[in-house]
Amino acid sequence: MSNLVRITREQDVAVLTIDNPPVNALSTDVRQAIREAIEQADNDNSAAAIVLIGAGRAFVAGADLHEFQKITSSASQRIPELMRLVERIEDCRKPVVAAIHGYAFGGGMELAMSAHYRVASPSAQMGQPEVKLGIIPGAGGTQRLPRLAGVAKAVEMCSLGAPISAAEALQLGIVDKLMEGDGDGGLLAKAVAFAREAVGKPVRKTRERNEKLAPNAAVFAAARDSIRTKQRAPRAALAAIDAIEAAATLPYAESRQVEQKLFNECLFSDESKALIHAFLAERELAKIPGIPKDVPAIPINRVGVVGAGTMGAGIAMVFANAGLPVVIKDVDQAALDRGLATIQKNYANSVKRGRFTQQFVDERLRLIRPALSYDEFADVDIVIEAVFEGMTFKKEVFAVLDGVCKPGAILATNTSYLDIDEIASATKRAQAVLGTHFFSPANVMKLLEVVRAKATSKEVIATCMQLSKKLGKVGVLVGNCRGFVGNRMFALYRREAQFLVEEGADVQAVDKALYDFGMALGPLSVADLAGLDIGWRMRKEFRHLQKPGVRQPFAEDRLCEMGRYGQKTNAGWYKYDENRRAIPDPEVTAWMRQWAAEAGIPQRQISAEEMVERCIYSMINEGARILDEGIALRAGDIDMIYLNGYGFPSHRGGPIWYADTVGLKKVYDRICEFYERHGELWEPAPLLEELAKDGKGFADFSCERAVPV
Ligand code: 3H9
Repeated sequence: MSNLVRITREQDVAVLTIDNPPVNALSTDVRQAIREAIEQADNDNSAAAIVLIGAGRAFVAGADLHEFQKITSSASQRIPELMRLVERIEDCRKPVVAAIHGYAFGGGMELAMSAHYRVASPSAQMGQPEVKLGIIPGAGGTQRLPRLAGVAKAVEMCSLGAPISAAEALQLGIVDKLMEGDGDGGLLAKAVAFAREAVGKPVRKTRERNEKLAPNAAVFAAARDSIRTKQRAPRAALAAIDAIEAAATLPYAESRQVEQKLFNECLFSDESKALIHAFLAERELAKIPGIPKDVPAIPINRVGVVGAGTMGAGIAMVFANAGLPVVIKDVDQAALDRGLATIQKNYANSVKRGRFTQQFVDERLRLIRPALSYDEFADVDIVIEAVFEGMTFKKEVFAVLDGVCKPGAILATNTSYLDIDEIASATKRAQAVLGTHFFSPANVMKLLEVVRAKATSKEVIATCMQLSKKLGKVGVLVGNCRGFVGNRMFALYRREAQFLVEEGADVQAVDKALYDFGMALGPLSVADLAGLDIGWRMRKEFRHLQKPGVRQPFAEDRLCEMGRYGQKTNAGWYKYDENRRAIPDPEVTAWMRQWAAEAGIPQRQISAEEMVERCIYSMINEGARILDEGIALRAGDIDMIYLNGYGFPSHRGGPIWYADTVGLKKVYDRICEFYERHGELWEPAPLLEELAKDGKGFADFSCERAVPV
């Protein structure tokens, strides 16, 4: 018998403990071990009942996603068979009780639903989150959940993927009883007693319980309509609804086949591969070569924020939301008042939308203390500087911070493109200086680029990576270069969008092409939202670095010269009405044609396909350089930045994953064509060229090759 499932005895009750750390994922070996243990316990006449429980912090978090990833990227395509296992459990002649603590997700939920009874600790969570991975439950989840919770609830849970609490599961009839304690700490003994009480009663197979199964055409139709309008890649959600409809309308023997077929189709879809990649890539972020998990983190109990502008205010909220006291400083009372008003307005909106309670907000507001003097930073453990972008000013701020902050305090800058080494040179503690690049609005966006400079210590990096998790952010460690990873690639994406317009494309057509590709917003709408003046100011600052003779976009600079900064001035690429709704502006089209004629740029029809290729491939090419330079540690890290900070469609896995999906050879060939047509801005990145010529993908790029900066 394998160690993955232990069989022990509590007198007449056999206890099967699944023990596959960290979350008891159902790998092939675990499934095999459960199967053997169930056979043994069911055939053991001295055992009157069986309790199924998880070791460690969870019951079972689902099928093993590493295994799914291997299956879908290999030729064998052997899909794990979990359906027969759950049916075997259900067919046990003696009562089987699933004792749930932590999580019962996906295959874990399906396993639990195949038991004859379920008991759970009050803190347990349950759900069928498969849809978030582009798949549907594949081991009877769409068949058993409607039988336990009713069709409407099953449709909601399987098509949206949100978990439910143990209390809700009890109320829905999924769980039979709540019991204090988790794992071995109390739940087991109570579950054993519960199992003993069930001995002698007829076993109730979930798949035979039809009382809640009434088909409801209106529920299915409404759910499909809602999914189609809300989801950009609705395949899995619609498949989950189809499978539940099959459960409600066909005999079990047939409807289980429907689920299997739909599950297989979804598992091998590009969407699912991309979403599973995204899930696993996010978990890789914490693994940093050279910085083992046991590097001690610096305790962070007090925080300082310099600058009460939009970013500073948002950052202060992020820390307060995590329960950390924050001192926020600005130069004068008026600036501080404006910052605090922003914070109050944001919190009021969150209460209105039901995201926070008024009590939560009041508590958070009490954690934010305004200050006019740097002296207030004397005892903080970390300071985030969020002042106006300008090297001279930032260096002045850091020199002052270095003087007032206690030894060991971390000094972080929220700059989005300035050189962190140079900022650190203004202090005598370069080892404690790094970038923490939040994205706007900071209290909403998940991404945090943690930028390591040359001297940043391992402890400081480890601290900020751990802190990002505490703040509810996806922290990605990147190297120091202009724009770091996200903005460095995005600058090219936006550059190409401008070039396209300058070559004759319509503003709306460019936005539509990228929106249809899946981006949350088209590139020109994004520019209007962020403010065209930001890029304009940056281009002016770095103009001296531009190579003479190399084409530069001019359209946005001209719009800025006319005072059109985007939404903030009610005009940019579009005009905006009082509700900030974008209205196409024929004047912009006319100016573009005039400016292009003056610049001698030939006008032509440009297909949506080319628009997408130009914008996305320019980022991919730069991503290859970033990887080669070690600015990002892994291809997946770049994807994480794009999925969490730039509205890149998750069902495409991020720009680097997408490149592999298209095929690097194809991407490379197209980039070579653009190089020939548009010149040196399109010079293929050496890493891209090398991988494409070797018939490889970015997935073959090993992070050992990357030199951490
Ligand atoms: C499914 O079940 C399909 C079925 O219908 C069956 C069909 C046949 N596999 O997130 P964390 C690892 S699909 C493998 O940082 P947290 C994770 O990689 C699946 N590994 O912790 C990490 O490892 P490491 C449906 C998994 O406390 C460690 O656990 N299930 C899996 O923030 C800790 O993870 C889901 O979609 C897995 N399934 O959150 C649930 N899950 O330390 C997916 C986790 O080496 N999981 N790991 O980096 C989750 O939502 C969260 O991980 C969970 C814990 C809430 C469980």
